[in-house]
Amino acid sequence: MNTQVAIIGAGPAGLLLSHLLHLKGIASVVLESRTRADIESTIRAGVLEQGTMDVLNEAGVGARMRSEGALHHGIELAFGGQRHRIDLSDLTGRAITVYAQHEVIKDLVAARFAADGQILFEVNDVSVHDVDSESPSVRFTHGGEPQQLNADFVIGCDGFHGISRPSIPDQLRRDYQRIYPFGWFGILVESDPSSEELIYAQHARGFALVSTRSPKVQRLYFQCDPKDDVNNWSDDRIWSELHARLENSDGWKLKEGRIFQKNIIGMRSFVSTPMQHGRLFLAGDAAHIVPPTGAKGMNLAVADVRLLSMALEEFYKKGRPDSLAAYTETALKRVWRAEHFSWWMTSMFHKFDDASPFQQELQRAELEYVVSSRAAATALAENYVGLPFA
Ligand code: RFL
Ligand code: PHB
Repeated sequence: MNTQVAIIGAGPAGLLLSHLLHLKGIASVVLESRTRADIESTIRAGVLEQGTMDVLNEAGVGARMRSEGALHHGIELAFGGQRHRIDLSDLTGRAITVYAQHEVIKDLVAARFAADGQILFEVNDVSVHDVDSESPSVRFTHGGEPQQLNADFVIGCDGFHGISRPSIPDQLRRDYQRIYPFGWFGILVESDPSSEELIYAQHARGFALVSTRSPKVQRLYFQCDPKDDVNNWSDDRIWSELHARLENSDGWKLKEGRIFQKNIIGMRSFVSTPMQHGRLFLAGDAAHIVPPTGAKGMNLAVADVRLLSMALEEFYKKGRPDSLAAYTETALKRVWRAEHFSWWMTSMFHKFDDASPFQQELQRAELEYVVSSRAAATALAENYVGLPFA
């Protein structure tokens, strides 16, 4: 099999890249290890930056996002028994949309198939070859048969646990990492929304987040031990923990409902550089991870493939490899800004078991500053809605 661009992974990065390339007349094949049903139902991100919405709209895959997603002009920060609103639109002129990642995936898969795009699901034993030559390839098995995909470029969009990043020799790579001593317990609940906007809560018992998925399905999280087991948490125990962390002196009440999914996720910050080795390029979680507190992961994946699609277009249409050569440097500027923001939000809202009373007071002072200074609130808001693309 031959194509121009071989893409490993059908997450937001791989699928969007394939579609953006198609719109520029560049052919690609996407190789995915899971089934279509699996990628279309895995619950992950929910917050889309304004720039991400713009990219999806310009790519012609934004119709359902516009009609079913919820545009949010602010977020609430809760601490010390009170809620404080950060007016994103007033501070930045921009907004966010809450629209589930797996819905974005469904829209992208539908768009790829409508345009006769090639996505091979349930591939196994994927390996990358000859990326330091001009004719790299990807080998894999599909339906039990060994296959080879020859391409001009291979793009690793296969997430944090994929094979692309480890295909770059260790001695050429530098990894930066921080693993946090806590995780998030996430639930999906059948109920009306408790709040019109997301609530990020700092509490002596730990962080909690009120998010949403639709008018009838809500997404809630609370900080937990990353090694805990969901089976240790009865519905009653979950509700009493959430009530304890979220309820304020202003009478706001969390709405309960039927919990139909529970999961625990670990939290890390991670950057691997370079994001290119020869004709292999990495995008999205394959190259970097942020803790979810800043809601940046999927948005960074979109920013990476936007850059890559423009650089590949320049290469194919003008014969210029400069933007491809600058990919690592250009992408990492945005990545490190988002790494800092995500780390900062995580540090400001979570309970650190080893925090001294001095550090706890600093955390409180920082929260108070963010909600009382327009300059500080703007710094949070402009990062949250997403800085403009370079
Ligand atoms: P993905 O989504 O992990 O997709 C990688 C795909 O590659 C496949 N794959 C392989 N395919 C072939 N061969 C192999 N060897 C393969 N190995 C893996 C996988 O099956 C998969 O389909 O990476 P991508 O595209 O880079 O996208 C990244 C985002 O998924 C991720 O950053 C976000 O979900 C992070 N995130 C959030 N991001 C936001 O922008 N806003 C949010 O509100 C937000 N909330 C979250 C989040 C992530 C969370 N979890 C579960 C970690 C909330 C949570 C709880
Ligand atoms: C979500 O709705 O899943 C979500 C929202 C905000 C975050 C992280 C996750 O910061």
